Amino acid sequence: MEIKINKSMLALAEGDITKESTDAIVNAANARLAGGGGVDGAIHRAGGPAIMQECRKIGGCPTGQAVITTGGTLKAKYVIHTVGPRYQDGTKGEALLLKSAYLESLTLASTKNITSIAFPAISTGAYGYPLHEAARIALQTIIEYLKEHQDIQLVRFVLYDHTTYDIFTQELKKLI
Ligand code: AR6
Repeated sequence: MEIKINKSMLALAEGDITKESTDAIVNAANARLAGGGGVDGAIHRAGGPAIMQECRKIGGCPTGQAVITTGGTLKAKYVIHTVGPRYQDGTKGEALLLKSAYLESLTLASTKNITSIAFPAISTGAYGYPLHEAARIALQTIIEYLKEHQDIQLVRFVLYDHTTYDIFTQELKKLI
């Protein structure tokens, strides 16, 4: 599914984000930038050791913030590492932190003249964020950003499994 927002495109796809050829792909990292499982593990495996070397130099990233490295051997030129919240019970600021993770990633992309960017479903794996709510926050944040900024031409959500893709599609339909 894809929709146009001003001159930009917002697209949903099912797949493996490490194969994306957008200028940047976003990693759902942890605050130590230490690597891990899920999409983080996949990106470091596919992109090679240069990405981890840069992460070590940067040293860490607070929850809700974002940092950038090169893409190593990935097709994407950059990896934006952001840290989503661990979902506890929904009353610990999770929604604002998740929104911030998307917004800080987009803002960082804009400052680097990145015009196309791919996101995974941040916080919805190991960090346990309920999928419908996470999808709604993710999509609302991106739509709001694309309405106000012209520089990013393409935002693609690359969703790893069919259930996640379906839920993002349902939530996007509610928002348009
Ligand atoms: N491409 C796209 N999406 C993927 C891929 C892939 N190759 N692999 C997994 N996903 P998670 P989190 C999906 O757990 O919840 C790590 O250990 C996955 O199915 O990767 O933010 C970090 O180091 C799910 O829908 O990230 C942190 O410690 C989504 O990506 C912690 O996990 C996010 O799942 C971060 O947890």
